[in-house]
Amino acid sequence: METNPPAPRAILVGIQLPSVDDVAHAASIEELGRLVKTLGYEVVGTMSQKRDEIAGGTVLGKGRLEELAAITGGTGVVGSMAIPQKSKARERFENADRKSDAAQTEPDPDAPLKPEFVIVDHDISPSQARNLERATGAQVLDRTGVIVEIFDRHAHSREAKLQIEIARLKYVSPRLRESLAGGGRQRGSGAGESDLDLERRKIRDRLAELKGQLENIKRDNDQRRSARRDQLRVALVGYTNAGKSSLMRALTGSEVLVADKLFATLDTTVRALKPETKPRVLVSDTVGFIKKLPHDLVASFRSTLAEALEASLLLFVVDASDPTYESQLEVSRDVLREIGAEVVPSRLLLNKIDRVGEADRTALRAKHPDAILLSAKLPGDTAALRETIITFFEAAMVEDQIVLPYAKQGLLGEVYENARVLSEDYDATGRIIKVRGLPGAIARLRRTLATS
Ligand SMILES: Nc1nc2c(ncn2[C@@H]2O[C@H](COP(=O)(O)OP(=O)(O)OP(=O)(O)O)[C@@H](O)[C@H]2O)c(=O)[nH]1
Ligand SMILES: [Mg+2]
Repeated sequence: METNPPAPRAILVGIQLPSVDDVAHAASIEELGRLVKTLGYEVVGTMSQKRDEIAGGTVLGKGRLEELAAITGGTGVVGSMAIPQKSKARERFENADRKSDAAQTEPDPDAPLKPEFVIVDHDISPSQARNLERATGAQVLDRTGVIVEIFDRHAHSREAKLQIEIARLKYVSPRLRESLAGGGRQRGSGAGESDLDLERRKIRDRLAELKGQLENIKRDNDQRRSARRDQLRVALVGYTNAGKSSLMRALTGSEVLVADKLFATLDTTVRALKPETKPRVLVSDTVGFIKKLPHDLVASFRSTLAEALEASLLLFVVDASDPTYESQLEVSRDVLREIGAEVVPSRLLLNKIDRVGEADRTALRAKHPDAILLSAKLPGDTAALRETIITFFEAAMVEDQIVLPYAKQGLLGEVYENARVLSEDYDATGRIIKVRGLPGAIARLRRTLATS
């Protein structure tokens, strides 16, 4: 009988620090669960502990660690127990999944299925991970490891792939010592050391190579961006799963991926607002944010988010039906500040309002008087959003007059592309064109005319 291999089972571990209240703690664990499910794992349980800090060799206190080990089938002590064979999986867990599936070709049907993964809702050090692996007999991943893996699976464009490989190598590199030392192939220590050195050097070389490739792509992108500089640009930004791609679809008619997954979108997509306006408005869909976003990933995505930086208007999307929407808002604001986007004018979009009751809507309106309440699922709402965008740009546009000499009629297309033509007239000097457009776009048209 052919069955799908069982999903790897995972138990979540959260430490509640004094600064975090119960609601926020529960939300963070719930989100970790969604991240883990996005990875294709089954969440079989959660273990939480209140602690003053995430210090110590094993993250959890002794009693809790023993409880956890009882569930995973470990000894509960770090002791000298060998790291489980699968330990290298932290660096290449996908392969490890297959390995662990293979190891269970003849399971005892009565035995309770033990989780093979312990997933910690914080960034932990490589040695904490190793100690936890020793005590639990399970493979240990932290939040960053999970996010890096999701990004790795979802990246499509060459740029995103390069960025993620860089983030991944940076994540893996400090963890190599444990992996190589714990792989069971205990050779002379000298040989082991040189293996490690070799691996590290390979990673350094690869990082340099990747950064070079990324530079080239960035140069191309910068050129493309500067060509779009004076166009009407709006960017959808915000927390993952807030509905950015759904709004992108509604506004532009494009078939970007919409999915009830975290980090469905990793690549920036740019499309024109539909029905098209004159001059046209370009809309960008961008990668979402998340709490405790690994710093390397923020850095990696800076260039992807550079699209957002160049927009004249940011549409800041929040899932208003999420009870923790305020912390999402805060996280998104932090990331935008970190990439320097807080200077771009923005509108707050409280999305998924179809899932919010009347009383909560009233409260939302009172709390965020300038926000737009809407649902990406309601055509009336997205049509109104389109009007809001158009109004925003109309207010920024000016009327002006351009004279296109008869010798330069070839540039007429350029004029139509960058401004709305109100009227055309002719006299001895050439074509007199009344236009409406962004001041920057009109100034650039004049420069083009003067120099061509
Ligand atoms: N009920 C309801 N669901 C929505 C709305 N907008 C989006 N969704 C759903 O929310 C989920 C996430 O939507 P996406 O548009 O993929 O979200 P995103 O912000 O692009 O997410 P990432 O790409 O992962 O950052 C999907 O299942 C959508 O169908 C809405 O207004 N109402
Ligand atoms: Mg998306």
